[in-house]
Amino acid sequence: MTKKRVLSGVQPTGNLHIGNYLGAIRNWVELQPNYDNFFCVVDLHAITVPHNPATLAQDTYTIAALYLACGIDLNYSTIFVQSHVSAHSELAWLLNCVTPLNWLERMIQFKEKAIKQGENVSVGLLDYPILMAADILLYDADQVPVGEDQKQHLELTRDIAMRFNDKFGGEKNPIFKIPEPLIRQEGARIMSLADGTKKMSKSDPSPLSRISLLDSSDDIQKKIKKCKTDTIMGLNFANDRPECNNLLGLYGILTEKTKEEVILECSDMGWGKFKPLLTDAIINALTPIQTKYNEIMTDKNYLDSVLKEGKEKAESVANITLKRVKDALGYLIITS
Ligand code: ATP
Ligand code: LTN
Repeated sequence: MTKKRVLSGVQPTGNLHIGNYLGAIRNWVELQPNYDNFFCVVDLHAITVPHNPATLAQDTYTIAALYLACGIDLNYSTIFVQSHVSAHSELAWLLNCVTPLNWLERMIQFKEKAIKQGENVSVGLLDYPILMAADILLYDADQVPVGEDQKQHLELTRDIAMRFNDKFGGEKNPIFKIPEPLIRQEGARIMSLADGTKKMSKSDPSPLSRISLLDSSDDIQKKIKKCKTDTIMGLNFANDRPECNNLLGLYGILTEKTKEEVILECSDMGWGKFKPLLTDAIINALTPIQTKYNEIMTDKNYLDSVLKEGKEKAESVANITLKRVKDALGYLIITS
């Protein structure tokens, strides 16, 4: 039986943080033996907000190396860079022309990010979810493992695919496979260390708001020491204690303990006793990833060869879908 297909991606907009790891990449690693996987560094998405050309290429290497360091295994998975496969941009254009504008104007991420850009919001930021739909639909992905914040984009992708199938395919001859989001409840929304009501994000201006996968032990200790807490006695999971929920939740995931076990262990503690435990749990989880990352980054030739092979494999799948779409839209295609 052929394996079902998984596709997902992360933007090279800075170092990955534990939210990206727990919400997305850790799940990719767990799923990979059972699927045919494509993991993409989505560098075209990275320029939808102002970016630094001097660091984009290096950031792209970093994300690819972190995929490998976190446990993505090339026996099961293909790693590639979005801009290396031109079918992504091409399909995005074709989808642009069949998607109503008001579908995009409803996107929460667009509204949130647009506010931060003021007058300078690019058309690309509005178009971001169409490019994401192209990423997914090109590979006939069955499952798309992402964090909670991407749920709306996945729903849009499904709507675009269904509309396209209705208009240009028909029931017996669908052009696109309809993908499913795969959002694991645990770790799907890790919150900022500076504000337990905001999601941890790469683009938050304060590095103190997040733990990056490449932070030193000293940095981790400092960040946890300084992170926001509350003044209520004892520790527990409670709706009105966002920081406490987040930090206990993180501890539980990293030490593989259930909520009940965490409560049993920590409910009588104060922050002074809990914070060093959490610090150790984070350091223990990140040290093996960092060791592997440093090893991989010393061999750029190896990384280049991984990405070159990834590009070829990705292209061979993506170009078949693109041809199917162009045929359905009625384009003149001449065979050489
Ligand atoms: P940016 O701030 O640049 O938008 P980001 O931190 O939101 O970046 P992305 O590259 O947009 O990260 O997301 C990569 C993956 O990580 C996605 O699957 C996303 O859902 C997931 N993710 C991002 N932030 C979190 C978080 N705080 N908790 C859990 N998952 C997250
Ligand atoms: N928008 C996603 C990144 C992304 C993605 C994708 C995720 C771009 N293309 C395709 C899954 C599948 C985000 O995490 N911000």
